[in-house]
This record gives sequence, structure tokens and C-alpha cells, in this order.
Amino acid sequence: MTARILVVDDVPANVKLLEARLLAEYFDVLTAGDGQSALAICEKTPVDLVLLDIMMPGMDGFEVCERLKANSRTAHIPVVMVTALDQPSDRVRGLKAGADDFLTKPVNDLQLMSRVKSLVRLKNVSDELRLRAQTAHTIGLQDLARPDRPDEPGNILLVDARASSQERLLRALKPIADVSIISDPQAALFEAAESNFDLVIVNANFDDYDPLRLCSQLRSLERTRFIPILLVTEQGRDEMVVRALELGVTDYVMRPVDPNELVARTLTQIRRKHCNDRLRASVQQTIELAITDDLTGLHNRRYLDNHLKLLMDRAAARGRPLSICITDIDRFKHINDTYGHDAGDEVLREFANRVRATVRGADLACRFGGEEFVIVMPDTTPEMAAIVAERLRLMVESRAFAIPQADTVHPVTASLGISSLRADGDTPEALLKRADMALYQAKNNGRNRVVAAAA
Ligand code: GH3
Ligand code: MG
Repeated sequence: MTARILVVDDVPANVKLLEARLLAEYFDVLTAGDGQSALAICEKTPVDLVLLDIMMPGMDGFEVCERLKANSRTAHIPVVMVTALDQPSDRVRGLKAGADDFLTKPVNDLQLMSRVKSLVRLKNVSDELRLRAQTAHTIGLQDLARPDRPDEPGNILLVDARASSQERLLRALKPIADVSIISDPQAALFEAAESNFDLVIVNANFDDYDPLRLCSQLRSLERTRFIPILLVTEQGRDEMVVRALELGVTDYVMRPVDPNELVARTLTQIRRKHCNDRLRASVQQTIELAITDDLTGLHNRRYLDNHLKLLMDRAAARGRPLSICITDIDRFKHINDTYGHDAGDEVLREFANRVRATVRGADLACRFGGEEFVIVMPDTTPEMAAIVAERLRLMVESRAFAIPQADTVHPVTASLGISSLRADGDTPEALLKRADMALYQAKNNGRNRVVAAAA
């Protein structure tokens, strides 16, 4: 993981110390000795994380944080406030100023690295989302270009053996999330796999159960491996924390738990989970958009070009038949000319619906171009294909198409050409070409008919 981290502190020795540790982990480090220059750096350079001291002459850390969060160009940069242990009120102020997390002086390595890595991971996914939103906006896909949504409340599973600590943690978490509580770790694993949690908090307080066992099981199950895990553990159990982080536990808090710290870390993990979920959904959506025809919702030509070869190879390998049908609406130009382009679009949509209603689930229906559609039918002989094509022809002819723009209906017919896979070697281009020639025949023979290519 590489990231650019800005260390802000007015005491040069403190800056040097943090800088050295971060450099040792191969982070890229920038430094600032006061609030003004920190703000200037964040404006000018891409920064992935700010480690911010509170007590500084002139502008203090709270104000720097508030200003960063108020500026749309820097609001997305995570801020970690470096606070003194004996000043719990600083954390409340820090949260109000928009801080994402806290580090306590003197800063220990484990804390430093887990906080930094956790927030840099969050920044990476949210950056990717912002980038995609930008691209989507540029190419006019408003649906994908939604700006960052406000934080949605999270769903937390709290695994905790003791009623007293359950109570205490619940009090801190209730204002920011829906919390389910389970005391038995095995039951918790099932619950996590069954429901949709954004975070599992594991309190390491079981009498004779190793909490890391649950963490590792959560990491290995398909249904739970993307859920962040926050471990709550005893002060001084550093070796357990190190093992937990190695296992893929996302973050930790030490007992006695400071509610503000718990809230900050919980919010970070929930945000990251939501960002990740949206990222995965957006990848899925992008794929669907790339292979779908906008107007009709059928697959588009790009998809057919890629998929037809696969279907043909599979049929050939199994010695199964495969047929395709190209269909073209008759005198479609006339519909456009009479009722307008929008009415034409409406007819295309309805035509696609009738195609969809005719074919089986295993068939592949695509919009090939303007008013031309292709249906690929695996496991279908030429005779069967002729029956399907005839059924579609009738479906189109039998019921006139609604033209809402002119408040009328219009009779529509289509011509269809079919061709079938040759056993002695065939290509998608040749198969399509034969169906296209048959379609041309159907048009020549008077339209509104099915013609099969010669075998
Ligand atoms: P034929 O029976 O010989 O197929 O005659 P036709 O009028 O259907 O064929 P032609 O190729 O002459 O015209 C097709 C028209 O389809 C021309 C084009 O403007 C129109 N078209 C292509 N794509 C779209 C579309 O997405 N929406 C609309 N409304 N019209 C389209
Ligand atoms: Mg036509």
C-alpha cells in the first residue's frame, strides 16, 4: 500500500519521528510546521491522509480540520488527530471538527500503522468511486454519476460475551448504527453469514474461546469475507492485535474503550464497506451497460459478436445443433415518416418485448442494428427454428402496435431469415451471412414471411 501522508506538527522533533516511521513503511511523506502551510499543501498537492497535531501556535488542529472538511477540494482527505491521552474532551471536539480518527501521544507503531492503513484503504475505494462518477458524468451516464451519498446508517453485529460490556458498547454505537448483539461466537458466525452486516465488532472477552478463531472464520467464508472486523481487546495485548491484523481484522480498539474513538473507527469501517459495495455494484452496472441495448434492454451487437462464437464452439464440441434467426421489421421507415422517430422507438421497444416473449431462456436475443434483431437458439434444429420464427412472425402480425404519440395503432409485420450451424466447420460471420441472405429472400418474396437458408 502506498500513499502520500502529510504530517502536521509545530514541534520539529515530533515531525521527524512520525516521518521516519512512515518512510520505513514506504509511505510518501510531506511535512508542515503550522496550520496555514498544511492547508496550502492540501490545496496544491494530492494528499491521501493528514496526521494533525492539535496544539499549534496560530491556527490549531481543530481549525485546520474544520477548514479542510469545509473545502470541497479537500473534504475527502481523511484526517487523524494526534491527541494527548489525558484530554478526552479533545476527541469530542475532534469529531465535531470532522476528524476521521485519533492517535494518542506517545504514538506507538502498531496504532500508527493500523490507523493509517485503515484510512488509506477507505480513501482508495472512495477515490475510485469519485473517479468513476466523474467518468460517468463525462460520458452522460447520469445514473452512475450520483455524487457521494450522505452516510447511510450501518448494520453492526456485536459479538460480546458479557452483558455489562454489551450494554456499554451499545450505548456508544446506538446513535450511529443498528446493532445486533450475540454472545456465542459460533452463533455469531452463522448470523453474519445469513444477514447483511456492514461491520462485525468482536470483543475479546470470552472465557474459553479464542476470538481470533471467529475472526479467521469470518475471513474465510465466502458470504462474510468482505465484512470489516473491529477487534476490542485488553490494553497491552499487542501480540494479539498483530496476529489479528495479519489475519485480516480491519482495525482494533483497546479497553477501556473511549466511546468517541469507537464511534470514529466504526464510522470509518462502515463508510468503507458502503464504498466497496457501491464499487462492486458499479462494476456490475458498467458491464451490463456495455452489453445492453439502451432502447430495448436486449443484448447489443457487441455482446452478440463476442458470445456467438462461444455458443457455436460449445455446440460443435458437443455435437449439438444451433440455429439463428435474423428478423427485420417491414417498411419501418414508413412508421418513422408517418408518426415520427419517437413513435418508431416505441414500436422497436414493443417489438423487442414480443421477441422476448417468444424465445426460451437459453436463447440469446439481441438488437443487431436499427430495426434488425438476431436470436441465437442453442440446441435447436433448422426445423424447430422455423417453427419459432413462424411463431414470432405471427406474434408481430396478429396484434397491431400501439402508437401513443398519435393515439392510434399501426399494423406491423416482419421478415425473418434463419440459418443453422454446419457440422463441417462454420464461423459466426458465415452463419450470420447465410441468415442475412435468407432474410433478403424473404423481403424479395413479398415480406412478412420466414425463409430458411439452404443447409
Ligand atoms: P424493409 O421492409 O425493406 O426492411 O424497409 P424498412 O423501411 O424497414 O428499411 P429501411 O432500411 O429502408 O429503413 C429502416 C429505417 O429504420 C431507417 C432508419 O432511420 C430507421 N431506424 C434505425 N434505427 C432506428 C431507431 O433506433 N429508432 C427509430 N425510430 N428508427 C430507426
Ligand atoms: Mg426493415
